[in-house]
Amino acid sequence: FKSRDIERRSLDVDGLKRSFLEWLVYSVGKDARAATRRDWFHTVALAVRDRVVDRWMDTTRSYYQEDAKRVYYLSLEFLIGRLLTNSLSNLGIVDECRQALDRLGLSMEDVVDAEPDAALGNGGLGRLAACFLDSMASQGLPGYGYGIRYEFGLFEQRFENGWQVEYPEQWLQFGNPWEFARPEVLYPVQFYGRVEEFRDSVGERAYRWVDADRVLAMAYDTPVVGYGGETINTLRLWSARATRDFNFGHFNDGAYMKAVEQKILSENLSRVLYPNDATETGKELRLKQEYFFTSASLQDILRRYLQHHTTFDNLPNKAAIQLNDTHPAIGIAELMRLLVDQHALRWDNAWEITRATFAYTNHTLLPEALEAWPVRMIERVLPRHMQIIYEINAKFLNRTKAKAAGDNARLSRLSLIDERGERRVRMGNLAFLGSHKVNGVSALHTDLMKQTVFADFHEEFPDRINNKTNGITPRRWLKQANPALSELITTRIGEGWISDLSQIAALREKADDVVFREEFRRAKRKNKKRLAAYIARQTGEEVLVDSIFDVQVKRMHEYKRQLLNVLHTIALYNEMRDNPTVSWVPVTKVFAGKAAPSYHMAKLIIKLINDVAKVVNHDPSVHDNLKVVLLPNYNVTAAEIIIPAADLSEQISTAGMEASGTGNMKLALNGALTIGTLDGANVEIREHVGPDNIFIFGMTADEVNDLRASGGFNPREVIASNPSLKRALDMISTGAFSPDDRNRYHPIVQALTDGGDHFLVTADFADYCRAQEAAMQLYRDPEEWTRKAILNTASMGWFSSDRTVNEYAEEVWDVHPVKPSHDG
Ligand code: 26V
Repeated sequence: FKSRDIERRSLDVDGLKRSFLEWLVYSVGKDARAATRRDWFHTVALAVRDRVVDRWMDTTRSYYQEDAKRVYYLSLEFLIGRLLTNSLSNLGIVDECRQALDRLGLSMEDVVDAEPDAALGNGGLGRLAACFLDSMASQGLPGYGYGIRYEFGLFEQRFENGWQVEYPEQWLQFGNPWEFARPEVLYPVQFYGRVEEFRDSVGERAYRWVDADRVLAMAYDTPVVGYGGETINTLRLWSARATRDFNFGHFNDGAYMKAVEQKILSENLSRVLYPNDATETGKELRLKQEYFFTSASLQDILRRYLQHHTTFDNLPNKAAIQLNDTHPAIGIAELMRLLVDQHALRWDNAWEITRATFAYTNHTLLPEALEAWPVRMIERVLPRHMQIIYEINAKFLNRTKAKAAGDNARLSRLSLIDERGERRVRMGNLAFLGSHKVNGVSALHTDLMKQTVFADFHEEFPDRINNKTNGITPRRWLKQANPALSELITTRIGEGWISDLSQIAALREKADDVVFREEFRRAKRKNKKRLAAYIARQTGEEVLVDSIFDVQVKRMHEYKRQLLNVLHTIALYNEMRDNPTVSWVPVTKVFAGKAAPSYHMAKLIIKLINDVAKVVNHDPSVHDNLKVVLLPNYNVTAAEIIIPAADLSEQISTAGMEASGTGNMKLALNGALTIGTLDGANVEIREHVGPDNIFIFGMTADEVNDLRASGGFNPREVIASNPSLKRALDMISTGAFSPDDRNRYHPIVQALTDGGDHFLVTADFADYCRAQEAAMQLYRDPEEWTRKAILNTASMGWFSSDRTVNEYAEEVWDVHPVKPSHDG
């Protein structure tokens, strides 16, 4: 037993190899000759997991023994990606694992490639949650992630005839070696039913929720390996299970099939991730998902708290609950219900505890993305919560009324209930009121929160709004994704940057060193070759490694303005055709991103990019100086290949609309120069890298605001005065890219002209082209380009999610690192 015990922990090549063979045979049940790549992936993952378990238990025990204050990050999304390289890298055994596989005649890349990409998120918000988990564990912070174990993650995107088609993403099809099922960690979650009023033991009015349907939430735990493997935190994801009533019930013929049906229906709760779709807003199943995971998480948090405490007075000193957007905001009403109805606390006491425990992060100002659930729906699905929300609202508005007599417009804006049209609960207002801190995700976004959606609340609670500019983990986004550059950096400044990215500033002085510049270029070139091979595999297109890799990778949305980039692409194409003798800087336009399934305009933009690519890529008159590729199924795994290879990073949203962006940070850290608007965190990136090392263009958020306030502008005039824009738009509208359906792009042309060009694509076009021109000119001077690229990498230290998480820990959560004791 003992030798086996040591074997399971051994981190050297021999020990790993022996573990692999043992796992392959005894757990995966395969012979080495019959094993597939997937079998080997499961084998290696299980063996690596062994190396984590002891330290994981040590970490959990240390938190328990110290009764440390924990932070609970409640998020409907965790966009994790693959975990094998991440675990190996954070444990410091990548090379050992590679060698062990080598000795078995296997390639590490093949094994790594067999892991499915865990896409339990849509984009920035979900990936931020995953970066925060890495940062909390890497800094020894007692942080737990809570979310849903979706059976189907974000849909898989394929292009059929250039159009996006969605397929189910079955990441669990072959099992998930990282997770531990916890069938004993099971909480009931209720829906529907009604509320009964009664008198409690001291004759006070009290309420109970009765006749409700019940679903069980079952826990699955995934260890979150911190850098160095000292701290291993927990990501707990809930899966819906039917109650045992089904298993033990007595059925007559008809009822049996009905009961099975009911079981399947109730387990649909954790079936699928919603794809950020406007048509899905107001869907009952989504509300039920939100309540399901929030309720289970709160029950779990209170159970853990009650292991050490008998009253709730200390809850805010032992638990900080961070709401990742409003998706878990119903938790505010739920904690009130648990404290008041189940634990018999007085309302005011419960409210004080609730507010001191919760904090809320806002991630968007887009009105269509602000959650507002119909009152009628909440009344039906969560009747007690609707009462509690009314009560919170009444107490708040009464207090406010007393101060601000008569300003009814203001009161109706502050209300938790939107009374215009169908009555709705404003989840942002609920989250604000029920939290002691509310934050935005970049300096600009936080300012705009104060001026727009939360202006009245900010006046009422001037100390509540604070900024926490987003960050990214340097472990995944530099060390793992870009080994060529990471190794170069480490040879020059040591490896301290991996856990303290501010140290990367030491590279700044290397920007003037020709030898370093040469090596920096070599690393970039290696990554570009890797991407070129990936592009060829995915699209069949051959691209020039020495062209500018001009990259726009993110969800497809009109505000992100992929269209602006497409229009520039067409204009550049025309210029190249008109001037074939000019020596052009070759450009490869790389796009990737998913459109929400019912977002027709975004899907039409995808088709346009594919149509433009078809024309441009097969036109011999541009001599391969321009290529356009749209890579399918953008996800974390694809990002890890694309981002290290980028020269130019497109961050071109309409100013004021991108809350922060985090892809902008990943690209700059990997030595891409940004072409971007003064939006989101671009503003702060410019401050850090310096205005000479970034291409800024376009209107500012204030200018956009003023323009809109003054009734907009006339895009027709702008188009008429810009021949290259006019020509590009005419080509789109007359079918130059869609000879098979000349009217196909009518909706796009319409939106940019008579539609008023809401996202100001035409308004920013000329300045965008000027900035693009400046980038192309700079690229002709490889030494200067590289100097600026190095300065970008060297200036991104502040954008580590370690810094972000530390700011939350100190200013919002009041949690502190705990050093786990590993001697049992
Ligand atoms: C949601 C929806 C839902 C309905 C239809 C349209 C729509 C559009 C956008 C969204 C996104 C909501 C929240 C979100 O993902 N925000 C992103 O959060 C990132 C992390 O803070 C930030 O970097 C991005 O700028 C921000 O868009």
